[in-house]
Amino acid sequence: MSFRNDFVWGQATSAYQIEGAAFQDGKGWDIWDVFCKEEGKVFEGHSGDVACDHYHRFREDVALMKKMGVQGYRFSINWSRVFPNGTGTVNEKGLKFYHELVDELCAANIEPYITLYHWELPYELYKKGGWMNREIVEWFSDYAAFIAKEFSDKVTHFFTVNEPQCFIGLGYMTGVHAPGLKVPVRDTFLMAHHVLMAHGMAVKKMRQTAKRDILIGIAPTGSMSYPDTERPEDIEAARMHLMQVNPDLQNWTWNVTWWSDPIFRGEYPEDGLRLYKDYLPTMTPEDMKLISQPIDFYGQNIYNGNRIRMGKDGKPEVVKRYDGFPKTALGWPVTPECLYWGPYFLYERYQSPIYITENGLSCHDTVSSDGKVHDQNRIDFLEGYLKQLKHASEDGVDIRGYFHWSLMDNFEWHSGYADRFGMIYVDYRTQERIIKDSGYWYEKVIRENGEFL
Ligand code: GCO
Repeated sequence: MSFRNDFVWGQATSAYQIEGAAFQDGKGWDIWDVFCKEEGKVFEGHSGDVACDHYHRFREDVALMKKMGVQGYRFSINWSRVFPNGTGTVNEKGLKFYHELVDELCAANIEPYITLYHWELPYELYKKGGWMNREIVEWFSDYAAFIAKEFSDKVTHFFTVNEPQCFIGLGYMTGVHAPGLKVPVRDTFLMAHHVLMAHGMAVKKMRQTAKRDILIGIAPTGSMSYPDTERPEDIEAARMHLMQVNPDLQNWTWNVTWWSDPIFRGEYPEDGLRLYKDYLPTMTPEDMKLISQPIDFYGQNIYNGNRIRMGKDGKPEVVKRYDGFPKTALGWPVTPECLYWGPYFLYERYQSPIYITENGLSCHDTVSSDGKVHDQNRIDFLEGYLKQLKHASEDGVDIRGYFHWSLMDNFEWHSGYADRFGMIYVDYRTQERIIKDSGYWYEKVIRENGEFL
């Protein structure tokens, strides 16, 4: 089997990055609204105030997806658009927007995949301590349960949180993302524990409120590790490298197991418990039980990885990249092997069906004199990566779908609009959309279920 017959070919976005209408129709402020107003935080003072104006143009965007043959669309709900205060009163206008979007998708035969938290923390909850406050377990799960009740008759797949590695690491350790803080390491472990408990409680309550059986997962990220050669010792070195926690305390969030072992195995990884012991909050068996609620699939945002070989000392070592190693416009290395070995090792450890919930690149895309956007770099990148994913599927890794990041150029967090990740080009002056060459190429991939790769 190459790709499964029911494989889902999708596109991904997130609310703050595309919607705009940041202060319209009763939406509450979220931490990105606040962060973008701080001087010097975002490239050239950009913000998501207008973004791709998707809030007003979603019908056009769904039509473009349909034209590309897209089968699934992963988007996020901005918590503060539905609950301006994070809890309490529902903003009916905000809710209506998501209903209309979902209806439009269903009418176009595109399956909606909802992410509940793609970093849009309501500012009102931030003021109460946000992820530091144990009550967020209730705040988040109540919101999640509400969404499940509202949408479960039309939507089957839900993700709780997106990339906790990023929103804790970049939001509270380096401070380059909202809310832009550098807090004590101890606080970050407490927040991380709350994130995982909030996830678990959400899973529990969503299953109770949903009108029919829904499927729930999570979408973490990480740099993957792949072996230098196929010798067993290098494969083992890559496995060890991927599944060890990060010994660098200031960067500890960048690892797989601290986030995923509690969910799938009901315990934090032993190496982390040892290394981080002086910084950990109280973590009870009841907490671990809550966190390890059974989930239905494992989302993975995978962009790149490191080549690893077994060192002479029996420890994994990173192989230096050769001079002139290919990289994306953002400077990220191009490492297609990560879409074979990443899913391979993750499936081996957690035995959960996998969706690639994000993968893609930024390119220096421009409109050519013929009015088109010739992003051959993107096609080359995706071809290489998808071939590897196909091999993984052929070798028995249970891969259910692939969501390209991103449907369209959008607000790339602290880089503002400087980086273009889309298969659709957006002219921010006019909001004109142009399907790039890669979009037409992807249409063929989808039509043939990746057979030609
Ligand atoms: C994410 C991402 C996206 C980014 C993409 C490119 O989940 O990290 O959240 O929002 O835009 O990864 O950096």
